[in-house]
Amino acid sequence: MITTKQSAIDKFMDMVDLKNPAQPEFHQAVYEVALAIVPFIEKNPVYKKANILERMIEAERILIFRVPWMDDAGNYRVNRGYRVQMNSAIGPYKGGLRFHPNVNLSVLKFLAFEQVFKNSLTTLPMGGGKGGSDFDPKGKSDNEVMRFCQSFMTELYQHIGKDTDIPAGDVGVGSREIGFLFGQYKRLKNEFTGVLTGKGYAYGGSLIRPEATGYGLLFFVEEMLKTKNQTLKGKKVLISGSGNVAQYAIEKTLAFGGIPVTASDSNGFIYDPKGIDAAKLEFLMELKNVKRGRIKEYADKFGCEYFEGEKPWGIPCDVALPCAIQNELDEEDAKLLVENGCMLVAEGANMPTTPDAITWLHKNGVLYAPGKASNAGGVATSGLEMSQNSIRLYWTRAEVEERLRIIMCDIHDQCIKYGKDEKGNVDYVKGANIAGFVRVADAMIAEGHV
Ligand code: NDP
Ligand code: 2IT
Repeated sequence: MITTKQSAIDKFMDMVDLKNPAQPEFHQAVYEVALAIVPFIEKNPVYKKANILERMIEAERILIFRVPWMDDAGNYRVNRGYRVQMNSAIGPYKGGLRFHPNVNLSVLKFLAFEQVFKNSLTTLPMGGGKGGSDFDPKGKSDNEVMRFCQSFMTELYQHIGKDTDIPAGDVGVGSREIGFLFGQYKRLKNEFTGVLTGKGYAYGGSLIRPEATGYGLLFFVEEMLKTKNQTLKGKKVLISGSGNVAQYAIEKTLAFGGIPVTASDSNGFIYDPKGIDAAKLEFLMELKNVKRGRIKEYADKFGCEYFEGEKPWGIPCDVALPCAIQNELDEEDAKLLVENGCMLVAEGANMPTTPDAITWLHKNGVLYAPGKASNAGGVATSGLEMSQNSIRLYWTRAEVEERLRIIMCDIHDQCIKYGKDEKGNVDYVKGANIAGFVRVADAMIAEGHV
């Protein structure tokens, strides 16, 4: 029998499909939200009357533009650039830029939509946005990346600003790219402002911003474990990815006494049963951030196993932290995790777990945190970078890290507030979505029909 609740969700999703055809990632992200929010709205007619959810899935503005650039061999090249300005109800648009060959409008709309809820959860005044390009930085020289970034910013600069829209990094956009983008913005506007976050410390960046997503994830994991009177000490941890988020997730796992045993890239994963220790992590960081090599070289160096074309989820573990890319953990992977005794999955990446996998984890009592809650430490610290830029001061490492820790604990509290059921179990998906929604929805209502 179809329940009223389910039919209201289906009706809503039919409308989403009709208005956004062939955008599967966007559809997936909206569906996750709808599952929590449609029933919530039914009980809170003020949001229904104002048609808030339907307004929220429509981006305030989307920019799509040509990015011409020249490669080192003198060939004329072109990519597509985007900025999705999703929602500015609670602050200027804020969110990263992704440079990856799979970038398209569906991917960026899903990321921008999630960002709205995530930024709201941080309690900082930031709206949601996302952008990027199908440009692939892999195999490009520094000069090619610089020319691309300069061309990208030559269009984007007209649409962003410290009080309008503040981009940052994401997949394929790290400190090198942010530096080139910032340099070009400054040149075009003749203004030194905090228009981007993730900047180098020498030119306005915040201490702890590079570490923030990974560190924040582990602060959140410790809070989740606390609800079961446990800690990370001695727990075996699977991590996917080997980029910014994965690297600092490994570092903080070590700090909390956990044992990180895997890392991956798009070619495969390494399994280091003895654990990735501080010295090995240093090698990994140099390999990925400076040499821009492949994860296989870690296995070659330390004599551990490398699994070409595979994902790490079949390795027995206590905790799994997907930190690479969307939909990297599917139902089969979730079954393996459950079979092998995994008790907690928390997302460092955005939407890495498929809906079927989430259902499986929930069904089997695995603690599961969606990225919009557990990876919010990155954008939260971007918010702290904006504050420091505005008051033209730098805070110490300890001060920023403590603020980050407090924000992550507060997000955990919000998830409990809206996600705890009568039996005391916490549905973090429900909790994060409702908590994120309420603040944005209330602001939209207060601001009128905009
Ligand atoms: P990086 O570019 O630094 O690293 C991305 C990692 O993911 C690389 O190891 C990359 O491998 C791997 N990867 C990319 N595509 C695939 C794929 N198809 N299959 C398997 N692995 C893949 O990005 P970040 O670490 O910054 O971002 C990782 C995730 O975290 C993303 O989902 C991002 O949206 C999210 N995130 C990032 C934040 C930040 O502050 N940076 C904040 C919050 C979330 P390879 O080198 O082979 O491409
Ligand atoms: O997905 C994310 O939250 C990010 N890539 C960070 C965004 C930001 O503005 O710091």
